[in-house]
Amino acid sequence: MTFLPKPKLHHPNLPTNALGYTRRDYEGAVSTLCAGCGHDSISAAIVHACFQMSLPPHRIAKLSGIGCSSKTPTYFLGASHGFNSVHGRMPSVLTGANLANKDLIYLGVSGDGDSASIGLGQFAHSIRRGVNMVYIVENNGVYGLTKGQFSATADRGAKSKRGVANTDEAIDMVSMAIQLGATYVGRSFSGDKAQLVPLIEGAIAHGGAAFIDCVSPCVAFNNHPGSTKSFDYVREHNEAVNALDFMSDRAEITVDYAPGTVELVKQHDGTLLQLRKLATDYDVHDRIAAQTYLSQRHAQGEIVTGLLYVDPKPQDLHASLQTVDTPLNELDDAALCPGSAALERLNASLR
Ligand SMILES: Cc1ncc(C[n+]2csc(CCOP(=O)(O)OP(=O)(O)O)c2C)c(N)n1
Ligand code: SF4
Ligand SMILES: [Mg+2]
Repeated sequence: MTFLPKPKLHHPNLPTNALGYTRRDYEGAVSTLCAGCGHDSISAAIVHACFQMSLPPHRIAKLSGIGCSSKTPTYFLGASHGFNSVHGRMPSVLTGANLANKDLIYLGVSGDGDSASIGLGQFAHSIRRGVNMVYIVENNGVYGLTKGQFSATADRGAKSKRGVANTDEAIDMVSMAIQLGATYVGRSFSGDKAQLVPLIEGAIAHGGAAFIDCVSPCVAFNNHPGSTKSFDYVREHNEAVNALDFMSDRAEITVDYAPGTVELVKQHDGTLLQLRKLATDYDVHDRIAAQTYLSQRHAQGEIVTGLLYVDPKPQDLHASLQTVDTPLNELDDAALCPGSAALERLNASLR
C-alpha cells in the first residue's frame, strides 16, 4: 500500500500560525519509506518551514520525478497542488506550470538519480533559465528505489553495501548550480533540522532559481562503513560555512549583532537572512570564490554545508521573457486573442 491517510485529530493546544493552521495542516499521508530514511526528515523540515512562514497550502505546487525522494511530496503539504511526473522530467514540468501561473510557490523535489543522472540536462536548463522555484535534491548517492545502484553523485572510491568501490567521478550538484547561474544555493544534511529549515525558508522567499542539495542517507542501501553518504560519515565531515536564521519581513527584528561575524541579507520581498559566519573567510555573494572554496574543501574530504551563494536581487524567467503581470492562466479570451490588427503589428515589428 502506498497511500495511508493520517488521522485528522490532533491536540487542541497545538500552536497555530498567522493563518490559524497547525503544523498538522501542512502534513501529508503517512510515509511508506524505510524507517530512518533521511528523506522523511526533509519532509518534516518542509512542513516546519511552510508552517512557520504561514504559507496558504493552496498557493504551493509541489512537483517531483521518480524515486523514493520523488515519492515524498505525498507525505507533506497534503492540501497543496502536486504532480508526480516522469523520471528526470520534474524541471520541465515545473517550468511549464510556472510559466502558466507565476503566482504559486513552486517546490521541485528530486533525487540524485532523478536530477544528476537521467535528469541532468533538465536540471541544468531549469537553473540557467532562472525559474522561480525551490529545487531540492534529496541526495543519498544511490538509486534507492531500484535497490541501491551508485548514482552520479556517489564519490569515487565510495563502497557499495557489497563492498564494491565506485570508479566514476562524482557530480557535485551545488558547484554545478552555482556555475549554471542559480541565485540561491545551499547544502544541508537531513539530520540537521536547525540548518535545513531556515535554508528552505530563505529559498521559498527568494525570487529566482533556488537550489538546495540535501545529503539524505539511504538506510537500506548506503549507510555502511565505506559510504560517503552515511549518517556517521556526514556528521564527521560536515563543515558549515554559516549558521542561518530566517526572518519574515513582518516579524519584529531582534538581532544579536556582533560586527564582523553576523551579516544580514535582505531579499527582494523584504525578508531577512541572518548569517552568522562560521568560516570568516567565506563570502556568500562571491560566486567564483564559492566555487573555489567548495573545491578546496572537497579535496580535504569535507562536505561544505550552509548557505553557499545568494544574489539578493535575482532575475527570474518571467522577467527575462517580459511576461505580463497577470498569470497567463488568468488571461481572458480578449487578451489571448487580440485580433488580426494586433497580429499584423507584431509581424510588422519583426520584419
Ligand atoms: C525512464 C526511467 N528509467 C529508469 C527508471 C527506474 N528508476 C526508478 S527510480 C530510479 C532511480 C531513483 O534514484 P533517485 O532519484 O536518487 O531517488 P532515491 O530513490 O534514491 O530517493 C530509477 C533508475 C524509471 N522509473 N524510468
Ligand atoms: S530504499 Fe533508501 S531511499 Fe528508499 S525509502 Fe528506503 S532508505 Fe529511503
Ligand atoms: Mg538517490
